[in-house]
Formats: sequence, structure tokens, C-alpha cells
Amino acid sequence: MAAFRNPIHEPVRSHNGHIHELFRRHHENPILTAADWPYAANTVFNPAATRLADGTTLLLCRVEDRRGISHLTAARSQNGIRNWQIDPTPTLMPDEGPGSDECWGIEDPRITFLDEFQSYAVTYTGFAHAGPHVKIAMTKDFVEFERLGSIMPPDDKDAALFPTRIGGRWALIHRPVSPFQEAADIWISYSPDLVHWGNHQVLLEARRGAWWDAAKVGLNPPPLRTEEGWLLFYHGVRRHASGSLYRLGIALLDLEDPTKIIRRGNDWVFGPEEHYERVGDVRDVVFPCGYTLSDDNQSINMYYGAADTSIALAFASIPEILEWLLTQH
Ligand code: BMA
Repeated sequence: MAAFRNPIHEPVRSHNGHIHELFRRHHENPILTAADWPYAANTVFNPAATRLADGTTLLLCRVEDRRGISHLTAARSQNGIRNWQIDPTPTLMPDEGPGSDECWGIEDPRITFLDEFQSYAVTYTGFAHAGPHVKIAMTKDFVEFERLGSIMPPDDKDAALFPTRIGGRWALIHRPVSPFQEAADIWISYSPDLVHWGNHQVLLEARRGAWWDAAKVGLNPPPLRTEEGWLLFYHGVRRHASGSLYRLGIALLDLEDPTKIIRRGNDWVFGPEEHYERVGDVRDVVFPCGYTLSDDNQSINMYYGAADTSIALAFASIPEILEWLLTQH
């Protein structure tokens, strides 16, 4: 595996002098914008991330064109910060044919490497007349994709797989929306084969009322296995007079039974502060869809969409995150 210098040692910025910030932004943020793209694009944001076997960082970026339709394009870099090699044409295009269930685009991918298949599973949102819904495709190289189709009907999004079976079954976290309630909660479902899903249940509820995660919660990057449990990074949305605020929160799920929540942080841990996070096509949004880990697995490099316009990078120490969570009451 190629040497990978942990970018956490580069200068980083942390704002709030009164609160110990778990995440530190890279000083070159945003690290990717539409101006870097080899072809015309409106915005690039909400990337999935993984490290390939040779150590290369791969981002599968959501690219919105000037019609408003999104597709996915891969960007590769040796250090995960700069010198990105961006595919010269879209890597995965929506099927825009008549009757297609993704005629308005494909959005917000998450990548999970499945040991069992030695393949990457990409879960993403297909968008069409019936609403957003969860789709899955398998790939070994981010060149050829095998599309397994739609696995959750509309309105459903923000889905990612766990990397291994749990109790013999695949598990998927996702976020359906019900017309019967104003808030939207995170759900978990199970499958024997990645295609047929059942045993649906609520996993984590939006907290309603004045909370930062009152209105909607949804998974961000795929769950991360740690010794203490599965780390769940999720966005909380609070609606207010001038729009919605997207911030990041953390919970810890039991390794054997992820429906058991060991801890849920009360405070949000990352939110829009910098200009590129506050101002853009959709203001006040930080939206990570992926991370990579440092060589020693002790820190997380989180890639996130900023204001639905650009791609940025922030770092956190996994032991610090766990310590923070486990001392929450
Ligand atoms: C969510 C998702 C994200 C987007 C966010 C803010 O519902 O659709 O793609 O970043 O809204 O617009």
C-alpha cells in the first residue's frame, strides 16, 4: 500500500474558543469546486469516499448540471487533499429514458466495501416523479457498475450499508418520510441478499421542538465500526424563518444489535460556520457522505458538501469522538 501521510498534521482551523471542537477543517477548503471540473457543471458536492487498495483516495462526487439534474463522477488523489484526477466524463449517469425512476438525477452516494463480494456497494438516491428513493449498484473499480435497482420506494434517501452481515443479514440505514408526521426519522432494515428488504424499524428519531435535530434526521457517511460500537454520523435539520440548518450529530450503536443505541450526543458536533458552508446554492449546509481513515485507523478524514456547492474536508480523532460520546449523559 502506498504511503499515506495523515493530513491531520497539516494546519487546521477550529473556531469556537469556548467549546472543544471535535472536527477541524482543512485550511485549503473548499478542496474541490465546479471550477476544477473537466467539463461544465453547476455545483459539485456531497461526495462518497473510500481508499482504494493502493491507498488512493476516491471521491464519488455528486455533480449537478445546469439543468438541475445530478450525476456521479469519480475524483482520485494520492494524498486525499489535492492533485485530483477527475474522470473526464460522468462516471455514473442517471437513466433519463421514458418512465425511468431516476429521470431527475442520481444524488448523494455512499460507498461501503463488502468483503464478502470483494466489491464496493454504492447506495444513492434516484430522483423521479414519485420522489427520491434508494438505489444500489456494485462496482470493483468505479468504472463498471452493476445496477441492482431500487431497494426502497419513495420517499426515502440517506441510505448506507453496514460493511458486514449482522446476525447473518445485511443491514441498511435509511430515512423514509411519512405524510403522517412532520418530522422524519432514521430507520434500519435487513436483507438476506441486498435486494429483498424487511424487518423495518425506527432507529433514531428526530427530537422535535426546539432541538437542533428537531425536524429531520438522516444518515450521513456509512456507519463506522469501532471497538465501542458502530459510530453513526447523522444530519439534523432545524427549520426556522429563513430556511433549514443542516448540522452533524453522532450516536453509537451496539455492534451485535445496531438497533440498540448505546449513546446519542446531545449537541451537534459540526455545523456551517465558514463562508463556503453558509453561502451557496443552498445556504447553511454541511453534508458529509463519506470518510477515509488514517493508516493507524485513529483519525477520520471527513469529506462533505458545503452549501450544496463545493466539497470540503475536516478531520477528527476517533478516540476523541468516542470519549466525547461516552461521557454524554
Ligand atoms: C437534503 C439532501 C442533500 C442536500 C440537503 C440540503 O435533503 O437532498 O442532497 O445537501 O438536502 O439541500
